[in-house]
Formats: sequence, C-alpha cells, structure tokens
Amino acid sequence: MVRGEEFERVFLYFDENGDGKISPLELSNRLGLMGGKVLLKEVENAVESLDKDGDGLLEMEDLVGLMEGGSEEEKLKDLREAFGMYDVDKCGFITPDDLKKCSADSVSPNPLMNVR
Ligand SMILES: [Ca+2]
Ligand SMILES: [Ca+2]
Repeated sequence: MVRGEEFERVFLYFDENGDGKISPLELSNRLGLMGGKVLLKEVENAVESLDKDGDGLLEMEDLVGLMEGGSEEEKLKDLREAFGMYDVDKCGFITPDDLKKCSADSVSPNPLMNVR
C-alpha cells in the first residue's frame, strides 16, 4: 500500500536540489548512484508519463494526481511502470529504505577497487 508519507520521502530523495521538482536529470543521477544503468531517455519517458502539466519536471502534484486517480492496484501498476527500472533488481516497490537496500546490494563502495 502506498502512503502519502512514503511518497513524500521518495520524492524528497529524488529532488536533489530541493526545488520541489524532480527533473529527469535528478532522477537519472539518483539512479546512477544506485548503480543502475538507466538511459536518460528512459527516465525522460518515465517523467513524461507522470507529468501532468507538461513542464518536463515532476512536482509532488504530478505524483499526488497519480495517487488520486484509479484503483489502488492501478496506481501501483502505473508507478511500477513509471519506475520500472527498480524491478530489475527485484527490490519491489520503492521506498527510501528499499533504495538503500538496492544500492547496498548492487553498488560497490568504491568502484575503483572493483576492477579485476
Ligand atoms: Ca529538483
Ligand atoms: Ca510537471
């Protein structure tokens, strides 16, 4: 079940510069930190699918709108599709805690030490 509170935490996690909007670049930066190989293009598509006012940025409003429409199952499905890149690691639905778990599993603390 998605709660607004969790949603906000996820939102704040992705909003790197704290301007209340998530840009595709911020999203891809965060995903990059998690060790995911995400094309900016894919991130842009995900943002576009959620962006209601068409400014190319995700505001909390865009996400809340998603929460308010459709059934619970549909909301989760939409979210999963929009953030489908997370499912690759089978981390399930994203929460800040999940993100940490994902990064712990998939990211070497120091990539330079990982060269073989
Ligand atoms: Ca931002
Ligand atoms: Ca927007």
